[in-house]
Amino acid sequence: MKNFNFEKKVKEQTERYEELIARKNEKTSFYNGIYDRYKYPVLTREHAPLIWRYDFNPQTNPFFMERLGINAVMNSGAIELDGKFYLVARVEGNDRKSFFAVAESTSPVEGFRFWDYPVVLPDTEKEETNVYDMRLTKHEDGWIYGLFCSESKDKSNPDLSAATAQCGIVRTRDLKTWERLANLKTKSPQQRNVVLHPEFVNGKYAFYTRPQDGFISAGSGGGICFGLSDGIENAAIEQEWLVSPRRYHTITEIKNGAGAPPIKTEKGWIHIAHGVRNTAAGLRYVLYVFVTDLNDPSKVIAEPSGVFLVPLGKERVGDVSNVVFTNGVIARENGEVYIYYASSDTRLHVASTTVEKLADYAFNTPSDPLRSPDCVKQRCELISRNLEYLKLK
Ligand code: M1P
Repeated sequence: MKNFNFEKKVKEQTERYEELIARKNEKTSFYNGIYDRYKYPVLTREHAPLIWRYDFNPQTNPFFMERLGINAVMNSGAIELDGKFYLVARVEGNDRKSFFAVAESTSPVEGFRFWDYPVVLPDTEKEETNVYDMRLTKHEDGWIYGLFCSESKDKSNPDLSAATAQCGIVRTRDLKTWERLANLKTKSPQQRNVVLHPEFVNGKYAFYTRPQDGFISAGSGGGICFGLSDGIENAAIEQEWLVSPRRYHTITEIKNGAGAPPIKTEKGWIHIAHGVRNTAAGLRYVLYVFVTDLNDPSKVIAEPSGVFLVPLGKERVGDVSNVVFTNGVIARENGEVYIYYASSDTRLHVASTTVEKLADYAFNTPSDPLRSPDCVKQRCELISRNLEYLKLK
């Protein structure tokens, strides 16, 4: 070990880490009038603390080697508490298992630092192999709920890759102590991307679900659904109603899924969801928006056409390329909105907008006419109106 200076390497890596956490973020030149994008991701695998990855003892780790590496930090739940911003990130170890960890900042767009320890969930589901994609809901009952995918091996299927996805439920008051409740029961064999609505509906707990026949394939699952449960401690949904359907030759043809809990506005609940289509290069995940009725959150009242946010540039490449996915949004009392989205199952970004802009986008963007001739007609109408307006100016 003649040429290896352990102390120097530790210092170097520690300084690099601190520089990363302190790095200022900035808006890019990207423009669509709807939201701003930022130069740097807010969380990456490099944000995982060094004490999670390295053994700092030169006796047991003479080359200061990573002992438990982190592969990716991505799909994160988000919440603002007492003026601070918290992300409950999906962290994936080099061993492919995901876990949750809380990162905190005083800014919504930079400076996120993980707490020393990851979230230790009560280990109540003995068959559970993997957990991911927590949606955080500040519910009117006073608890903060975390709904996530609980994945187990499907032992009834001899295929080694066969797995089952269910909706796990935890609750907390401080993001430190977590109480595990029973997994959500529905009629569907599998569930992923389940979101708890922040308010009671008809005195019941309300959920956005995504029934699916297989672990990957939605199969007969028609899209994002809505269901009610009498209680939360042994939550069970008897009936699911279709809210945002999959549609032929649209961005939701293969599947879709709810994102963060919806944002309450004067005119309705704004949802930022993901839609999936197939391509010759594999599945493409994009974000889209729809609005549900204030009093009946199972009823869609607006749905702008097509994509809201797509992977761009470096975002297009990663462990699962051509993917953007969101399960965390912070809508502040002052009207600012921060959308945390992961790119290609690898790192987490933020986009910022306001409730006012989102509502304008949601209600004033035409909906998808579903056929090319009608899309051309829709575009020609916009062009004619513009030419007329610009002539008059
Ligand atoms: O790999 C893309 C995403 O795939 C799944 O989403 P869905 O259930 O809609 O296919 C999830 O595993 C998600 O974590 C992942 O980002």
